Amino acid sequence: MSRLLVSFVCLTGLLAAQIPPAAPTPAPVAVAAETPPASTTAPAIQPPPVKVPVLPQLPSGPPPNIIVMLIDDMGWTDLGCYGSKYYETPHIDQLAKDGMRFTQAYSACTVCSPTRAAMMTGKAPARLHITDWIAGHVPSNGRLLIPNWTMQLPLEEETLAERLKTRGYATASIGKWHLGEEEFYPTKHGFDVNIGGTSGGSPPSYFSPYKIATLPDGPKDEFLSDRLTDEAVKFIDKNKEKPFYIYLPHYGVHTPIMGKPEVIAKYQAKKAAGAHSNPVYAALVESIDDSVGKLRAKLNELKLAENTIFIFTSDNGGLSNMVNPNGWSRGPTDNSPARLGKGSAYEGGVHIPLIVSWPGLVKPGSTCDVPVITYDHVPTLLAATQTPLKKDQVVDGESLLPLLGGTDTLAREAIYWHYPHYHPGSATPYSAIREGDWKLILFHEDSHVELYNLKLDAGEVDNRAPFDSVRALQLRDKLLAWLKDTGAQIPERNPKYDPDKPLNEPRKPGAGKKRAE
Ligand SMILES: [Ca+2]
Repeated sequence: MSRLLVSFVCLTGLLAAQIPPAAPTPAPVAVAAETPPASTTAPAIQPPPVKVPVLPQLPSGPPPNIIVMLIDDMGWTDLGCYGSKYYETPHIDQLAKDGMRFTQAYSACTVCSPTRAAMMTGKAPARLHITDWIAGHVPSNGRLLIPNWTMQLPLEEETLAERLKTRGYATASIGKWHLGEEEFYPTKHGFDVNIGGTSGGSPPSYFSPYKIATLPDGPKDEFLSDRLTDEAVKFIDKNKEKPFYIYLPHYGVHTPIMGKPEVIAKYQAKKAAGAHSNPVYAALVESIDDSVGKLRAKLNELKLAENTIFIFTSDNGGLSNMVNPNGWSRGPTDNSPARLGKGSAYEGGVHIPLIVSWPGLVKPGSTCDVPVITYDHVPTLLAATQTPLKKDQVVDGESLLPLLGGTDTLAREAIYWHYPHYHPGSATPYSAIREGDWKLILFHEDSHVELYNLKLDAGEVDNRAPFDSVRALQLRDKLLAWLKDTGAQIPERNPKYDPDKPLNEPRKPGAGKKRAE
């Protein structure tokens, strides 16, 4: 039996074992039925060669300081240096000029809590079973039942902060946490201080009084992005004599979209550029840019910039669609040419900005086109600080030091996603793989797959699965093996599914607000 035929038989068996058959429906067909049967004589398609990592010489001197600025819901085109002609982000653009800009950076998930857990642990959300925002959506009539997933970061997980504490770092989490209730707060996960982090996913208001339990209110109308920045500046001042790690997950640019009136007025007077046109969102983006400027000015003032790794990134794609009581509406931003946005299986859901500055190592103004993902940051920062993993600690990511050193040598074939949930951003339960220029998405409701060549088709409009079945089968094989390896939770068939009913019961008038994701 040829390798391909064996592969096909194994795949079918594995699918039958792991993914229950969907309820009857006029569904898109699975790849095996949709495509011509794989030829038993067709040659296997070789994946891109795995390269031997070329490790750069690390800067000498004391351990580097670390600032990780994780922006909430920032889309990959939301910055001047990523192409926006409307939002003004001079300080972030300067960060890119001084460091490396990644053109193929991905969040670990299409929503935020799983990405945040990956940023803490270096593990894929599938392995952690933290696969949706907390507390997630539970549809009343899904074709699949979502798994019993984890709604906090377990204390047993070893975090980057805990690892860095073993090296004498001062550690702070300043901003949104969203990884569980009080017993799972940042101070239980290796952070010396927690300023502004709670179980909540969005601020009641960007203007003080904030009504955030872990953030004393400031003067009336103080702006939240400024306040978190000031707290980070204070932490730097206080800890400038020792290495520090500041995790700064801004609440911006998540809803409720708010901005300072004078900044909004500036954008109201500005002509829209492409699909970027929301002046309030632009003002909120600018508050993040101000934050980068202020922090870098402080690092320069204290002569710490040279020995500080500054990472700027996002937790999922931009919010391009919103659901409201009247149905769909356009979100505050747009991710074109990527398809859709936050909460979708397509590129708009996970393609994000990533800029890394480290003057001692990274060539100024450089770009990197190698696909990278959130769970790479922990192994990168452990390697950069020469901090070993804890005994038996598992990470899914790869150290990006070879890329930051100017080579394209990353030792892996593919990156993966797993989202066994429903989301109003359009996602139904799915898993996905990207290998080289190719991305395959497996939709669990009916096991059909879609295959896109992202180099030729950034908008994912040309599904190649019907025409490239050998590649589709191989990638699906690899994806299923990864799901098995990580112990991913696969959604099960809902015996009570009623095809005549909507996914969700219509919300009753006056029903309480759902917690933000
Ligand atoms: Ca988010």
